[in-house]
Amino acid sequence: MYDVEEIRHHFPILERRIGDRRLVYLDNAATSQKPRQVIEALTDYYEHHNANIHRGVHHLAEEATVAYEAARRKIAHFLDTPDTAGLVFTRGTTEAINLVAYAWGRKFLREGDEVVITEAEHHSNLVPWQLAAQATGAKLRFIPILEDGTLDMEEAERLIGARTRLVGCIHASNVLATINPVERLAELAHENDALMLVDGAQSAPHLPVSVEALGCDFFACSGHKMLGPTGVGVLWGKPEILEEMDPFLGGGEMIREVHLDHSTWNDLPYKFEAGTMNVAQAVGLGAAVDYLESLGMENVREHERRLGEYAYRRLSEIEDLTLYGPKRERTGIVSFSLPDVHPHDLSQLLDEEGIAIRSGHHCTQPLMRRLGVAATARASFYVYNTEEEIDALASAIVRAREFFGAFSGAKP
Ligand code: 7TS
Repeated sequence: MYDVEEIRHHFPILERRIGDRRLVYLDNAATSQKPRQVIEALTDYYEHHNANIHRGVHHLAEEATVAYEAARRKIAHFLDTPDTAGLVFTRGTTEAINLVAYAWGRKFLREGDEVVITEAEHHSNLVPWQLAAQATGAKLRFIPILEDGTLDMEEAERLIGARTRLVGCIHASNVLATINPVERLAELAHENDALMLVDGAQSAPHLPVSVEALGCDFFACSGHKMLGPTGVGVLWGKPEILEEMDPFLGGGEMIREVHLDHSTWNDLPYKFEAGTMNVAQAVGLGAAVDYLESLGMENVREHERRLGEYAYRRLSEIEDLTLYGPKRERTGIVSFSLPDVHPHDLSQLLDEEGIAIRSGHHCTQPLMRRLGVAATARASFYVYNTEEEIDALASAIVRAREFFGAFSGAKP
């Protein structure tokens, strides 16, 4: 049984008040809150086990290494892969994609090659490819989105072809709440001997994910969006592909032998883990994954599907409000705007009621241009959110609409 009230008790921050209001935290797509289980895993690590990993023979070094490697196994299990060799810890999704764009892109892309991504990418799956294209002479191609926010798959079939070397796509959109058919894109990529990279920043926290079932070659996600600490995320890659890539960062731990004039590389995944890693954070992410698995990702998805549909319905009842993205098959995100009200002003007003949402371009400026707006407001839900919180959001938007209507002299 999914008991949201019991879940809420695990999150100390949800007891906070903002002024005289109870916190209503609806900015989970930016970062999630952390359960006591994760906070305690961090404290326990620092109080009892802290040491540098993979290099000491003393007791603590051994314990820290075991905890770090146990976290890697938990995350591999969570992403449904036996390949811990392919599971590289990074700072998050952004670093994971940059790793691929540098270590694979700089080595294998050539003039005339193409990287196919979508119009709806977060900047972190666009800018690294722009840089790789500039460095190699490769070109970027973009799968357009249709009016309802889903991908134009007919155009995708035309764009992905003999010149394509890599297809990159968000699994779920941080603005439109769409879930993209990345399995189909992976098939198209592989039919053309190209690789498939999935940006899972907005899927791994919210849906059951199997990198094997997706059929992708790379999968990236961020710990802080899935109940874990900041500063840690993962890149999963097929080991045989990671093996062929150049290192990303050079330094300690990623080497096997160092000579004055050359070096050789450590085994996977250590070849991509240069320097002292965010060990405590990785352990904390392991605890976050344990927590999510104890809830069951199917249950998490079902809870958020319900909240997403409820929010879409409640907000679509508000006069003049524009909602973005498809009507069905959504994640727990709603992006919206009111005519003549800047989303920042709207979120400021909501903040006065203790309701935390995000406004802005959400690091998707090309998508904003495609939607014909400079910014949107966005509410995003997670395991601890409730229908009452969505009611509070809807009432606050209605009051904001009246406030701004009166302010501009227009009929509210
Ligand atoms: N990809 C997607 C789809 C995202 O939503 C984000 C962060 C990232 C990549 C980057 O993740 P990071 O952990 O490396 O920063 N998205 C958001 C957001 O929507 N609001 O704040 C951050």
